[in-house]
Amino acid sequence: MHPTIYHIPVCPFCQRLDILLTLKGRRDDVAFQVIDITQPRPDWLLQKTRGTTALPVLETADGHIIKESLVILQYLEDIYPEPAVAQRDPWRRAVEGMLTRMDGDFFSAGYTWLMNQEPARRDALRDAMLQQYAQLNDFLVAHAPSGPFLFEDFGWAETVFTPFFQRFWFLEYYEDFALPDEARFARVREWIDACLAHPAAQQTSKEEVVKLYYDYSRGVGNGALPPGRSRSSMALEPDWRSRPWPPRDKYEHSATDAELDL
Ligand code: GAZ
Repeated sequence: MHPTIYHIPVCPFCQRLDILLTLKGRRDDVAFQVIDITQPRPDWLLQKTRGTTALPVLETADGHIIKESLVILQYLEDIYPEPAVAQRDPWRRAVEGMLTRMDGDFFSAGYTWLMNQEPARRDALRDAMLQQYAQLNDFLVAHAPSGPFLFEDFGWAETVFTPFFQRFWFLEYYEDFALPDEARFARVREWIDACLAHPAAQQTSKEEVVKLYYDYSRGVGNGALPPGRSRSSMALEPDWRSRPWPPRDKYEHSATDAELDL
């Protein structure tokens, strides 16, 4: 028996597990089972989770259920210890732990901006996003000035953050955001570029992110439906590859199912 991961395609928390297993050469030792976020959760899954709906969820080989991506990452690190992805030295592990703890505020800043529907709030949300990048930059300058990664290789912190760097392609598309070419972002830019280029983190693409997150850009998350629509942009069918790039003017226009080829 192998562990099974129940996951949502393009969910950044789920992608963390895929990256870690890829780094360990263990991707095929775990069964990945896709759950369609646009449909109600099946009863058999709700029974396993005792009613919660957030994914990823891992079912161990002996039938235990583990929730929360960071907890699942640690479990995978423990059952497949080699090659180590987490640091083993206590101080180094604490450093990557401190950086990992910055993931929540970073995630919120990006998603809050994407989902914002009020043009008047854009500048403040952009500033909040830049503040997050500046904090990451400061941390890296203090703990890893020479880069590109926190330690020698793409490791735990990179596994945690890279899915967000890729999701934030939606800010480039829907908010015209680019990290400014300024010294206060130089170190975090170097980190992001190295993370995005790493072979273990190529599970998604800008095109997939932009197309699937269209509804988020209209303020509607997690596979729910915007008014007037009958299919979510997070739907598995039709495949995102066959759909057009969505309109970028999220503040002016609400695309129909037909415009999105849904
Ligand atoms: N802390 C959990 C973990 O595993 O690390 C988070 C898991 C999670 O949020 N999973 C989402 C999910 O299953 C998919 S990815 N949602 C369906 C459900 O029924 O809960 C999350 C947000 C958000 C915007 C986007 C996402 C997201 O707020 O990417 O809040 C949690 C969901 C604006």
